[in-house]
Amino acid sequence: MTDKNRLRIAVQKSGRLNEGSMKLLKAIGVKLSIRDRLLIAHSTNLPIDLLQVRDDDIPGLVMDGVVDLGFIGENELEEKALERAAAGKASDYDVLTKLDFGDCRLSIAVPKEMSYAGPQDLAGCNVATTYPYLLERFFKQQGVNATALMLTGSVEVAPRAGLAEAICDLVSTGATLEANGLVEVQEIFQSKAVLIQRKGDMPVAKQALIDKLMPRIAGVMQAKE
Ligand code: PRT
Ligand code: ZN
Repeated sequence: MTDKNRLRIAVQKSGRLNEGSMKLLKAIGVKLSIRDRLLIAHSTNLPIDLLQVRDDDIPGLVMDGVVDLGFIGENELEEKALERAAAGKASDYDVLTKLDFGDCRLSIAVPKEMSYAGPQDLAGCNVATTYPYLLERFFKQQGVNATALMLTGSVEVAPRAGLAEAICDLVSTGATLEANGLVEVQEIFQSKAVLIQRKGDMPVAKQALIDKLMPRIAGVMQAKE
């Protein structure tokens, strides 16, 4: 059961943003009774419901006003906003705060034997990526005529498999690129996890709860500095 008077927060169910989001909620005093297989968890001490979903679904849930808040990577948020814009859909939201986890960059990488002096060297190439809208925006800004080839997984093996000349993927340590004989040549987007809020009217009690939680988040992040 869900109750519209309870604050609905979307978090990634499992993956790189799950731990940081759950730790932060715990640190600001949100107690949760999590039952693993369920999509929804209820807080036992505050009027909060947690929706545990794939990160890809979080921007849309916030932008369509289905949840009040969401923890999401800026890369996914911007990609979904561009995708929705292309489909003529609005994508309103407010960023409440940047968070201190989920740091990465979206970069173009090429096989180490390929020479790369600049974006123009990608002209006529297929570049495999899970972020076609961000990559196409980069191509457009640079005036490069290249193709963003959408792959939902195993992007880093696309050049070896003969599917693409280059890739555009998230990088944090660089170990994955290195292990696949690829070199990072061009950063196109920097990303962190952020907490976002839906636009539109918010019941007074819910907004008061958000206003109570935000300083706690700031305090927890400051204490770690
Ligand atoms: O199942 P679900 O759809 O929810 O999860 P997912 O598989 O789509 O996402 P997940 O958990 O991998 O990543 C969630 C978010 O974490 C991303 O959208 C980013 O905002 C953030 N993040 C931070 C990263 C990375 N760092 C990262 N390194 N997401 C993915 N990676 C991957 C990258 O794609 C590559 O495969 O890690 C590999 C590279 O890492 P290094 O350390 O070898 O460079
Ligand atoms: Zn995902």
